[in-house]
Amino acid sequence: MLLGRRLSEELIDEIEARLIAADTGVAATTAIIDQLRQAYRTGNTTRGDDALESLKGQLKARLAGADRSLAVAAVKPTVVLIAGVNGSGKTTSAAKIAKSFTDDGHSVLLAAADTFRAAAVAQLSIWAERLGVDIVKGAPGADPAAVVFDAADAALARGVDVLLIDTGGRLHTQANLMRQLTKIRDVAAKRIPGAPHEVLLVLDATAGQNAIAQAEIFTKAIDITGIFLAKLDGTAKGGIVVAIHDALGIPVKLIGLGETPDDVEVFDPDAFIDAMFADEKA
Ligand SMILES: Nc1nc2c(ncn2[C@@H]2O[C@H](COP(=O)(O)OP(=O)(O)O)[C@@H](O)[C@H]2O)c(=O)[nH]1
Ligand SMILES: [Mg+2]
Repeated sequence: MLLGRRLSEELIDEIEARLIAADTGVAATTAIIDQLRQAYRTGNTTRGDDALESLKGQLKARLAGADRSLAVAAVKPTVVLIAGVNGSGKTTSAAKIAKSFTDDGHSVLLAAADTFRAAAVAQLSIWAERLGVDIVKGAPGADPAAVVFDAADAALARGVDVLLIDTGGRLHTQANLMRQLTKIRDVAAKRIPGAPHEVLLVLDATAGQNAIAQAEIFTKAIDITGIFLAKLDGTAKGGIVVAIHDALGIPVKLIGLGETPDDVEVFDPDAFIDAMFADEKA
């Protein structure tokens, strides 16, 4: 679209439409396009190739500087709380995180705190078995905070490195859901100093603006330390990463790229932005 072409007002309009179509968000798109138009009108940028470089540079700059590493507790276990709405990809992402920790030689305990749906506990149990990690679960309908209480004790007693808490994403009301989440957090904090060390909000990359609206609700209830952006394999709308960063100021730490436990990557902004425009090379 850009390579080998001369820049023009029309081409800048095309770039703008493309950024919006990729879910980059109005704020980032407007800022980037304003700068590009300015550079064009003053004669500083005349070639599509340079516009592409400017575009990528600006997007990368917006994502730069964030700490994307997962927190590690000074005294084990490190507690990772996984939150998000139903269907966003929490349980699958929990399996991915569990696998990457065990691959690195760390022991993991899973807590099945989505007791609202029996199928959710069963789903996590299957992953636990496949991955060869222990799981603590309560009876269907049990208080999720009680499950977390038991899981924290088990994690301490067994000396595991990482306790991963999979939570539910739907209750009778949103207020109830948020109250439950803060209760889970408080129980974890009471049993294990500094816990939860990491609170990952799982967002569905295909949900666009809706994912950002969900995130805003969660950030009001609990301190989110990072985003796990799931289902990035199912969308060409990679700009959502920039929109999330702009709207929330919370780093995307991990990205989900499929349905198996290996389909996870640490988010690398430069590589990601390059990939977003990879078709420009053709
Ligand atoms: N393509 C793709 N599908 C995913 C990804 N993460 C989760 N899913 C699928 O999304 C659906 C909901 O996932 P689940 O983990 O049960 O969501 P939860 O309700 O938040 O726990 C399942 O069909 C998953 O296989 C991902 O990164 N890529
Ligand atoms: Mg689930």
